[in-house]
Parts: sequence; structure tokens; C-alpha cells
Amino acid sequence: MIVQTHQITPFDDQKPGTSGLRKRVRHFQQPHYLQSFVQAMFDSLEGLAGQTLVIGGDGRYWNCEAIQTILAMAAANGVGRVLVGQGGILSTPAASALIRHHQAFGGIILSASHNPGGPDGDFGIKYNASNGGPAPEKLTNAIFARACELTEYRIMSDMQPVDLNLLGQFQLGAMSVEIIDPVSHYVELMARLFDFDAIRDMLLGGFRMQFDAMHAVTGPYAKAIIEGVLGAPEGTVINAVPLEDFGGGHPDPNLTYAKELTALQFSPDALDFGAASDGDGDRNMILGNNFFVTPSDSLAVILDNIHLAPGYAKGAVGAARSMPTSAAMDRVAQFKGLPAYETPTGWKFFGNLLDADRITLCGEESFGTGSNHVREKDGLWAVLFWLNILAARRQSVQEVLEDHWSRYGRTYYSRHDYEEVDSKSANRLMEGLRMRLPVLAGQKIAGQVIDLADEFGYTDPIDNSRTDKQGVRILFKDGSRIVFRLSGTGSQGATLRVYLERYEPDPERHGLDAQEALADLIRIADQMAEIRQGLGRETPTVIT
Ligand code: VG1
Ligand code: CO
Repeated sequence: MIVQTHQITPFDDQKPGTSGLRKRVRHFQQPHYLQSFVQAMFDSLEGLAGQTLVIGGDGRYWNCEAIQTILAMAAANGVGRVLVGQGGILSTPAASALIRHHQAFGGIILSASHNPGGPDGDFGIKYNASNGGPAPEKLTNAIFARACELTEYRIMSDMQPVDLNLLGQFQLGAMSVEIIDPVSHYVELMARLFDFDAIRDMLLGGFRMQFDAMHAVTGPYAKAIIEGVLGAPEGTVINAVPLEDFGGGHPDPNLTYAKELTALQFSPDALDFGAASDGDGDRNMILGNNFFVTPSDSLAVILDNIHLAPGYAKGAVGAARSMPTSAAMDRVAQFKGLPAYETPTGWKFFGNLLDADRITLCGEESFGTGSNHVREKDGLWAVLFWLNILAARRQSVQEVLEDHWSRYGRTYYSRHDYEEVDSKSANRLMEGLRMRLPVLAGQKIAGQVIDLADEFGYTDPIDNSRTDKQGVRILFKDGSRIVFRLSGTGSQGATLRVYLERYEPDPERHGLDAQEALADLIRIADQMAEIRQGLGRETPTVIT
């Protein structure tokens, strides 16, 4: 085995989005494409030589091939030691936990999260830093800049493929490789945070639940914890075997894509609790018996009940949410006298707040919730938190929510996505909105008066870094809100996201369907942004 240098023509499209570089598998498979990004990453990491990296992915198509390439390049670039999840598997939160536990220099996660997999699906790669969290923008920008000028990469030639299934340690040249159990450390971490005895008793007492792993990475984790440690009957975890193409499904835990679970939970046979996670295990959906918990409400409820979990017995020091996430969390924070932060979309913006101990809990409307236990959102963690709350309060999901709304008011919330629309049209639509911002305040539209209209920007309170153009917000006098934003995780065309929110303090009006309660805002959004004309779409692709 010797180090070989390959000459390449630089790629100009390796800019990481909201969560790493995501492209079609075939795009990644073009000669030298993955290698270019990996080399750009290594070149951007000062002091990498001799250090430890954690490597793993969500098991999607091409996961193991990519890991072989990364190992050959890590060895050629002087990495000291790599820890690889057995079978190439590591959920995103488990990878984050391992980076922290082993005090690694960082980690490489292979995932396109909830995007479909398979030869015609998506692939993705991202770098996480030594705190276990997604690389901050400074680093992702540096990686992109490096890729744009990169003309060569280093790789070990004639390397035999490594057997990723065999636990144990061996050498690749001067680099040590350890194939580790991807699940066990994560299970121990969860057992430290939650009251497993109480959850076990609840399950023994006849509480019935289902967890849909969507043929993605959480299968082995959920089986080990929910059926193994907590003793739920076998079959509680469905679609538990990770498949390279997620069984042809779209591993996004929402009412549209988690079909089997949703059908059950909105039927006469519904169980007490239903939950699902996404491709890489960082998202969660929480359902009760014929009841859906919006991710924004879930964050607020967890903050309200945080002391019920032993790992958080002291309560929270503060909480954060991404800007498009509803303000339900803010009301709990205000009641408890806790600082509440509003960040741009994407988990990387929570990292500094968590590291500086300004917040304990954070979340996003996009089915993401997490805490200071790792530096990623964590799907299974959120599910266990809910089970812990239900076990402690001895109430149903619906009762917990209705009690929450009666104390804090209800925030009706919905997101309408227009997926894979023409990029030019989407940019034109956003530009049109942007141009009208200065004249919007004070205007009356369909009976609603606009209080403030701006484009969200964020100055990180810890390192003062600035991030602009994070979504157009229209705030109305009655506290309602519409946000327009373009997705940063798609791999084809553009996706317009429209976030709709209305606060309802009156308990008499807490039983409405969200789409009904938001109907006038939905109309105003279309009118303001001219969505139907501009995008040529009559209805959203996905409503959550
Ligand atoms: C989406 C969500 C965002 C989330 C991101 C990564 O980003 O809106 O809240 O952090 O996905 O989640 P965007 O830019 O497409 O809106 V995951 O589960 O893909 O790591
Ligand atoms: Co994900």
C-alpha cells in the first residue's frame, strides 16, 4: 500500500447546504467527486494529523463503498485512528455521542437524512466537529472554497476492502481502524437520561405502542432499547431492518410518509402511542391515539416537563428554536423565566449555545428535537422523553397536550412544501417578496394588518458570526405569522417552504383542524407570494 496522488479538475458544486453535501447518488459516483469533497474536508481541518475520527452512515445505498474510499484517504492523509460503526452504520445522534465520548477530533457522517435512497436516490456527507455537532458555517465555507480550487487528492493505492462487519481493531498502514458496536454506547447514554424503570412498568401495565423505523438506521437502536431493555413485545418496532433503499420508501417521519403507523394511529385500533424516526435517526414524529403532536408543540411540552426525566432533574438553563419553529416554546420559557433563543434553520446554529451552556433543550419544526446530551437532534431520544413524560404523568398524549394548551394557549401551526420546483422561479418568488418588504408594514391584507416584514438574520451571541437571508417573515398584529424560505437540503431543483402560525389563547377554540384554523393565512400566503402563478403549482407537495 502506498500513498498515491490523483490529479483532478476542481468541482464547483460542493457547497454544503443546511446539513452537509447532498446530491443524487449518481452525481456522487462520478469519478473523483467524493474524493474531492473528502480531500477538501481534510485540507480544511487544521491539526488533523495523528487524530481520531468517527465514521458511519445511515446504511443507504453506497454507504459502505464511500466508507472504503474515506478510509483509504484518511490513511493517506495521516489520520491516526478511525472508529467505524459495524456494518458502516451509525445514526447521526449516535455518531455525535461517540465523537464526544471518545474525545475524537471529529466525525464523518454519510447520510442524506430523510431523502430517498437507492441507486436513483440521494447520498450525502457531512463533517461534525469535536463537540459532536455539525461543522459551523465558517468551516463549511472553507471546505467549499477548498473544493473549488482542489487539483489533487491523496489515497492509499491497492488497499484491500476492509471488512466492516468484523468487530475489532487492525492497522491500515500507520492508521488504526476500530470497528465498533454502533448501538451499545447510545443505549447506555439513554439509560442515564431517562427513567427506564418507570417506562418498563408502564409497558408492563398494558400501555401499547408502535415505533416505525421506516427501514432506516434507527431499527437496531429502537429494537435494542424499546424491545430489549424496556421489554416491549417483539414487533413493537416495525420496519426495523435497515435497507439500502429504505424499502423504496421516503424515510421522513411525518403523516404523509410514515403511512403504516399513521393509518394505525388514526383508526379505531389506534394504540396509546406511536412514533417514527427518519433515515439517519435524528428526526421524530410523536402520535397519540388518533392524535398528532406538532414538533413545535412537542418541544414546548418537553421544556415544560423537562424535570421529569432524571437526566434533566435540575430543569433547563434555557432553550432555543429555529426561526420558523412556532413560538409555543417561547411561552413556556417565559413562564419559567428562562432565556429563549431564535436561530436560523439547521442544527449547526445550536452548537455554540449548547457548548456555552446557554441552553439545555432545542428544536425545529421539521420534526427535530434534542438537548445538550449530544450536538445533533435525536429522534429516539425524543421518543424516550415522551415515554418518560407519559409514565411520570400517567396521562395520555392527548391529555398532556390539552392540559398544555389550557395553560399556555394553543399555537396552530403548519408547513406547506412545494418540492422540486424550478429554481429560477423559486428565486424570483423570493426576490419579489424581498423587494416588497419595505412597504409591507402597516398594510392590511384580507383583514389582517402586517406588523413587521423582514428577512431573518442572526448574529451568534457566542462568536458574533453573522448569517443573513434566512427566510422572509411576515408578522401580523394578532401574533400570526407567515414565513417563506427555500430549502437547503434538496438535491434537485428548489423547494419552497411556507410556514404558517396562529396563536389561540381561547380554550373554546382549541379543537380545530390546523388547516382550518390557518385557512385565511394560507390564502394570504398565496396572494402575497403569488405561489400558484409563480411556481405553476396548485397545491403543496407535502403538508406537515
Ligand atoms: C431541513 C429542515 C431543517 C433541518 C434540515 C436537516 O432543512 O427544514 O429544519 O435542520 O432539513 O434535517 P431545509 O434547508 O431543507 O429546510 V435532516 O433530518 O435532513 O439532517
Ligand atoms: Co435526519
